[in-house]
Amino acid sequence: MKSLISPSLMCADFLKLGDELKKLEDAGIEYLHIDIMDGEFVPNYTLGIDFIKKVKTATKIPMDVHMMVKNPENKLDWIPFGEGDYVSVHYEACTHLQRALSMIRARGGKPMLALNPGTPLSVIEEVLPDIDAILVMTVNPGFAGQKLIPSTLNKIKRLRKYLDDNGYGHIEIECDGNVSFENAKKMREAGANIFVAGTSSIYASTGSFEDNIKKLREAIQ
Ligand code: S6P
Ligand code: MG
Repeated sequence: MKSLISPSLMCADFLKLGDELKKLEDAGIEYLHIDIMDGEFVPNYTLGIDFIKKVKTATKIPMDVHMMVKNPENKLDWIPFGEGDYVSVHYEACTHLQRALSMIRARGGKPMLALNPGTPLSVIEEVLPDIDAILVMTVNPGFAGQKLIPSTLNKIKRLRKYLDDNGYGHIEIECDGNVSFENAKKMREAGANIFVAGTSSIYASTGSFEDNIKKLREAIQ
C-alpha cells in the first residue's frame, strides 16, 4: 500500500498558512489532517468549520478530518467535507457508530474509524464493510507534542494482519501521535500507510519545512 502523508494543521503556523499550504501542494502531500475537538470527548478545542471552509478555498489537497467530538452523528451535517475527503469518528464517542460511518459514505466521503490507544481491536468487526480506513491513535487524543505509547506499534501490526487475513486488505491504516522520523519507520514496518505529521516531524523546530517533508517521505518508503 502506498505511504501517504497527512500534515496536522493544528501544528501549522496560522500566520503563514497560505504559504505553507502552497509548499505542501508543491511537495505532493496527499491529505490535510484537520483536528476537530469539542472540549468534552477530549480536553481541548482546536480547529473548526470556518477554518475548513477557508482551507478548501486555498487548496485542492483532500482533507482528513479527525472528529474528536461526542456523538459525531449529530454534528456531521455541519462539516463541509466532500467527495474524496476522509472523515474519522471515534468508536468511543459514538452512540450510533454505524449510522455515523454510513452518513459519511452517503455524502461521498471516505469513512474512517478512530480508536483510542486503550480500545481493543475486537470492536471493529461489525463495521468493517462500512469503512475505508482505521485510525490507530498512538497517543491519547487531545494534544500535539505527546510521547508515543509503545504498545500501539504492535496494535498496528496485529490490525494489518487481521485485515489482510479476513478479506479487508483494501482498508488503510492511519497513525496519529508522535509520528517522528524514527517512529514513522517503525509504524510503516508494522503496516500503517497514512502518517499524521505534526510537531514530531514536519513541524519540528529543527530543520526547514521542506527538508522535514523530504525526511519523513524517506522514513516511510
Ligand atoms: C491530537 C491530534 C493529533 C495531533 C498530532 C500532532 O490528539 O489528534 O492529530 O495534532 O498528533 O502531532 P505530534 O507530532 O505533535 O504528536
Ligand atoms: Mg488528529
